[in-house]
Amino acid sequence: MVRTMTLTSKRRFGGSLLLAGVAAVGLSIGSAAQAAEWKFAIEEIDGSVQDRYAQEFKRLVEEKSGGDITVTVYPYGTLGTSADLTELVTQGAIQFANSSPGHLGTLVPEIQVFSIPYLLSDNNEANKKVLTESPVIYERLGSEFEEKGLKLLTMYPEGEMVWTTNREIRKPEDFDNFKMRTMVSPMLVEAYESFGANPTPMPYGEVYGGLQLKQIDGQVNPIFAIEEMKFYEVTDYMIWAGQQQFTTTVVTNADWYAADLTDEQRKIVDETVAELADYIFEVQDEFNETRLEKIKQAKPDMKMIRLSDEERAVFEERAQAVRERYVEMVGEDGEEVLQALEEEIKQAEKEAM
Ligand code: 6CS
Repeated sequence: MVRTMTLTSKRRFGGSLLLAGVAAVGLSIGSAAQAAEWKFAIEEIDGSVQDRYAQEFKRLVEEKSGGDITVTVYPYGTLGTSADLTELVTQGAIQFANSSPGHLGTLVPEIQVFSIPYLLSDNNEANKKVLTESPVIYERLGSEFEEKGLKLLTMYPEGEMVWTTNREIRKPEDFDNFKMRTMVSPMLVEAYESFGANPTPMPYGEVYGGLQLKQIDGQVNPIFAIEEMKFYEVTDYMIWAGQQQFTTTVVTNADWYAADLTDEQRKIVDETVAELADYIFEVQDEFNETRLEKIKQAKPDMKMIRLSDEERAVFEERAQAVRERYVEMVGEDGEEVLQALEEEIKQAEKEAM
């Protein structure tokens, strides 16, 4: 039997009071419990990678619960910015949200390790393995999430982040006086400062207008997002610098997950999350490939540049300073997280070869 989410978690009642209450309302609890309704807010629009994940999550949860649970997916723009969505989860107003590290840095500083350029592998299979199984993520970083009232359910990659710009960028000097839009985590500001740009954090929904009005000169995102958000319409270059894989987390409210869910509901959530790891990896791969073709067709004169190994090495060298800033910001703990994660990535690369 499933149960609806309520603010009356078991811990907020004394045992005898709870028993008396249950006895008083009798069977009505049982029947109300049939209709659990969960809300899942995503940071992207309909048809995006996060949307495909949330829609499949909905399908599986509804199927596994025999219709006892319904899941409503809220696309970007319906409930607020990424930071707003995370806050709604901590308040228990919604049950699930995507909270990408690029937006989560102020709340959970340690997760900004994923905003350090050139940290994750060029081999996305290795990244997938780390993001799905890493003890550093699910134990160490997971406990940082718990402290903020969040349960980190999963992480997944959404594709290599590509610069779309109004000028050719091949070396740090090309970033002189260049306003690069970043997500809002402080480490991303550090990263683009180290590359020689003027980082300009802003919410996702303002990027198209910012490019159009020339408040910013470029932005960085995976290809599927560049296509669906139409960023290519208001920029001239797409530049692959190999500097970052977009990663996201799916979070739920920690108290709700631990205390309000029945064992059966928790099992449904855990099983669904485990089943979706392969699925979403394939979706993002396919989306990034097919949407690049769409961009080429829609704008044949979009200039596409892949930095050479030598050009890329210059940015990679600059990124060393970002690692140091991460440790300064997060402290000793940060150094351990960074080292342990690098170890895991190396190991996963060996296994993925
Ligand atoms: O750039 C951003 O802000 C956003 N990019 C993607 C691909 N997903 C969500 C995020 O908020």
